Amino acid sequence: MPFGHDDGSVHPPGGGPRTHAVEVGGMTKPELLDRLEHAGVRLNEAARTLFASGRFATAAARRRVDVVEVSVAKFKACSDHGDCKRGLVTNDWTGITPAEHAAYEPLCTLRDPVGMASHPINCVDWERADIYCTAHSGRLPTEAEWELAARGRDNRAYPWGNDNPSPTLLNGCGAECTAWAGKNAFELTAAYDGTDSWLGTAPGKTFPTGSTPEGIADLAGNVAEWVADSYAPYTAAAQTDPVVTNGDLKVVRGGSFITGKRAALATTYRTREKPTKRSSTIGFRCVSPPGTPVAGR
Ligand SMILES: [Ca+2]
Repeated sequence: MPFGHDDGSVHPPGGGPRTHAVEVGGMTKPELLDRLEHAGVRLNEAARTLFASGRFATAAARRRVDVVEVSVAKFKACSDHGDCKRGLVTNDWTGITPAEHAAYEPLCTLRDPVGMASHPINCVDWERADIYCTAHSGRLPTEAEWELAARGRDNRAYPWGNDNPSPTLLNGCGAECTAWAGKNAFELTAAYDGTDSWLGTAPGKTFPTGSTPEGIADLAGNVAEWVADSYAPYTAAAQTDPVVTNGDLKVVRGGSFITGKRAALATTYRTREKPTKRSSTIGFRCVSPPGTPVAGR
């Protein structure tokens, strides 16, 4: 499995050690809050109304998280121009099996740079993602910036709100995905009944109803995303604009087209991976400097 380090943690500011495994999928906000408290996550009154009051207070004001994941066309243009490393069309992670290579390799989008030009680039390690964003006068979003973009100041369970994941809201693991997994002798669970019609990646913004109210697309599903931070357990105290730079693992956010657990599609969910990992389920987006036209990304 590409994701081997799910910790399922949740982290309202001031919430104490945030290592509780809490199933948050399919809950309304009040249900979610009750569940968090039941699990021992402390919530103060401010957190009940605005989780972002401490940890993510000012992150979004400084930089804007891009509305789409970086596409095959954009990435290829950067590498063709010599400003980025060449993309790759293979998967690599610790312990990857021949069967996983065979199943996931065809899903590397750079294999079809014309037909999949508007799909997110994937099969990229953290360094390639970092170089791309820097080459465009931007950078990878911090974990806090990513989460604020997805969760919003209204504390959404999912990027689109609090409705359960469905095949009209995202490219996650539907019937198309479980059928593919079965053929490859994997076990994957579906996030919803029915098919979302996309095995592997979908073009950016294919599911506009699943965007955030601010219009940021594909934060749940499609490809999961590298962020800037190294992985560290959350601090007990709320922080403003935290960035973790020390550590051997990088944080990945957002779930992907193989994600079936609703909790793993939630805006609070985080995984950690070796930065050298390349997976067809992982891509990235950047944050742009103020004034950068979206069309320029
Ligand atoms: Ca799908």
